[in-house]
Amino acid sequence: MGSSSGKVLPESSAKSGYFCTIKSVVELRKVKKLDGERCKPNPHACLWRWRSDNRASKEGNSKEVTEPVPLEERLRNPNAKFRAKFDPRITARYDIKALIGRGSFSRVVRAEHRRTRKPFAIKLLEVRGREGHEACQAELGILRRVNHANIIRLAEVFETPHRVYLVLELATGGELLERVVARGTFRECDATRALVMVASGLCYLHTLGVIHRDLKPENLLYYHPGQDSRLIITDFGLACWDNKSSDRKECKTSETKDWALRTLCGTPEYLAPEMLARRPISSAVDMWALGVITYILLSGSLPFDHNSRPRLFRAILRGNYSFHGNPWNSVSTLAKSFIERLLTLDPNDRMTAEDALKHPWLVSMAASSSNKNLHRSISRNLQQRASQASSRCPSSSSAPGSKIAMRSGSRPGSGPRLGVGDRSQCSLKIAT
Ligand code: PIT
Repeated sequence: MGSSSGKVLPESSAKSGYFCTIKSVVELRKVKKLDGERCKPNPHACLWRWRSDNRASKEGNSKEVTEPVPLEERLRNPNAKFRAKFDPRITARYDIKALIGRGSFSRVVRAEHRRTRKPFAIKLLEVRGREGHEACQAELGILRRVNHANIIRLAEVFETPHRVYLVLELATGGELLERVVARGTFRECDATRALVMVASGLCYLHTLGVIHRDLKPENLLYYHPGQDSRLIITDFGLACWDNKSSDRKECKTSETKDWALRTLCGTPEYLAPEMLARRPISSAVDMWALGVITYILLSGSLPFDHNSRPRLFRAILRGNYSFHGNPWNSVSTLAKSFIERLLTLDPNDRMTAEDALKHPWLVSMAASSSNKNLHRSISRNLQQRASQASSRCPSSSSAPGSKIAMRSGSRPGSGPRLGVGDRSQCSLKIAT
């Protein structure tokens, strides 16, 4: 984030009541040595914990209760409510600007580092109970390990007993589908441009042994509003380590919490059949999701689209989708083959991220494919889907399984670029 390194240094931190745990650095090095692989961890991510005996706590600033914000203050300053959720020691370091996203146990805000003036996104996670703590540590462990141009970068972490604050690079370019809609034209080569970046990010993650498990268009953000922006994979809330590649906290298909999260509250349209069948999962689940995303990107509609969950699940388990209707008659055979190789029922037969990056459709950047403008059909299909969803569930703009969601809320303005050193051999660098 920021124009140089995105690194936020401890800046005489001990004095101000922080300390950076050396443990995190040691751990990262150890993991790297064990894996012996090419992908290097993010050396900048630094874990901070509040000292229990620090000056701030003596001053009574360490309590984690959210102070109620008086109505008058709320009217005067609409940001006051979520600002109050931030520990005073965070607000001493960062100026909280605006809420840019929210989940059940999390908020994402745009913030500015007070000293450097660099913009960041801060994700606040409410940690409840042992399970919540474990899930949060898993997310943290993964974020601290990753370092790739197409993966969100973690700058620093602040932990208190019931909250975790992730300081992340600020992506200001909007979501993938927002950009598709905002453009006047959309051709296959535009889709391949985006997909190369997602596949590069996935290739890096999978080489590292990380499965994202929640890949969907809302979690794909452009770093800046320019045409040449890189696309970034975000939201590692459900990510886990692949059983095969590591002995760290692995993915269990039957983890009931994850299951409920994904199927009851989440977006089951992207679930791979092996997840629904509760079979062992692998990085192939992300590749299935990439197939769903590609289908959406080229048509504005979902490959598996049913109002009823049982019908939806049946369709996924049978791999029942088609290329009927608009704009599929204008889409190339190569593009359809790319989707077919991802929406393959047997995870062992499905393309890997490496295979995807070698697929002729991506390699040629659709040069020999259809050059038709798909924009009108895609926008119409997306719009139709959204209005069907809101009439089905008017109270919720992100009702489970009801629409191809696009994140709502204020979009941050353009931020400076992060000079990123891409260390992955999987990457095909085409954007800044
Ligand atoms: C941004 C802008 C934005 C959202 C995010 C970052 C969120 C990032 C994120 C969320 C996670 C996670 C990692 C990163 O595990 O609108 O710069 O849940």
